[in-house]
Amino acid sequence: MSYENILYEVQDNVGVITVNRPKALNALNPDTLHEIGQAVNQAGNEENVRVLVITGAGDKAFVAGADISKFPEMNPLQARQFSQLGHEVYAAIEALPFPVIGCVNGFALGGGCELALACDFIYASEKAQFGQPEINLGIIPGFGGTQRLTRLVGRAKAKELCMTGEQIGAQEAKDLGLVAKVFSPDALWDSTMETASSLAKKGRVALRAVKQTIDRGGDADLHAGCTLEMDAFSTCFASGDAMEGARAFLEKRKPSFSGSFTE
Ligand code: DAK
Repeated sequence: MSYENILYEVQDNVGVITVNRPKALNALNPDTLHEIGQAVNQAGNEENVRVLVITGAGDKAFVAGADISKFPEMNPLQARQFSQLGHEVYAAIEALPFPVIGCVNGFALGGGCELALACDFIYASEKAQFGQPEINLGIIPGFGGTQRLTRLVGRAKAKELCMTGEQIGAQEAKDLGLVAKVFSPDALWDSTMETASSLAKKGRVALRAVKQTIDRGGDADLHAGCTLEMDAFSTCFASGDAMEGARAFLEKRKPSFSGSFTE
């Protein structure tokens, strides 16, 4: 599939989506959002993709939000369709059965911050800036920000960020639990790919179980969440990976996970 606004490639079992509109700080217009959705589906359907990395082209921005130049021409119906498209694409990222890393190299604002929040975890450059500045445009986050941000940083901080529209740096975002690790700008890409490659070698069944159990459990009460964990834990034992992991440990060798449910 060919794309105009993004780049998509697979390197050693790691799919990489790069939002590629650096002149507009990678702002998301409807076409770009559509293409991200198509690439997410493509990655999900490719047997060799075990991990996905999402990043932005250039050294200034991950994604500086939805493309503001499109706002004035939108009527309420188009705004609803745009919001729905964003929600569908971001939900598709969350639903991928493998890890997705947001590699945030610069501005992650509005829809860009929400795109990063839809990833399983975020690695950020020291230069990264996060924020939900929609309030300054007379709107609110439209791609899940009020919900995902709140679940990560808590109600009060999410309200402060969405009400003030202020930007925060990478270290503060890490202190809040929004970012997993912060790197120097030069080290960000290699460190992200190193983690992605290492995840690509782990058991697929177990990775999917971690992702689904944490995501679904996060919306459930403790008892229901623990039940989800028990079920997912036992599912791991139905896969050859659980046998391989234990045998490899006992035989003092590195495991080779096939990700299959039969041995
Ligand atoms: N959209 C379109 N173009 C953008 C852009 C954006 N979000 N952000 C930057 N650009 C463009 C600039 O217009 C400029 O273009 P030229 O003038 O060179 O043609 C170019 O990128 C470089 O930007 P600056 O010259 O402004 O660069 P600076 O370093 O001075 O400033 C900045 C960087 C990130 C602080 C600044 O560009 C900025 O404040 N950008 C806007 C940030 C922002 O407010 N983003 C939007 C958040 S709101 C919806 C659903 C969801 C949403 C909306 C509607 N519906 C359902 C309808 C989501 C909304 C958002 O994401």
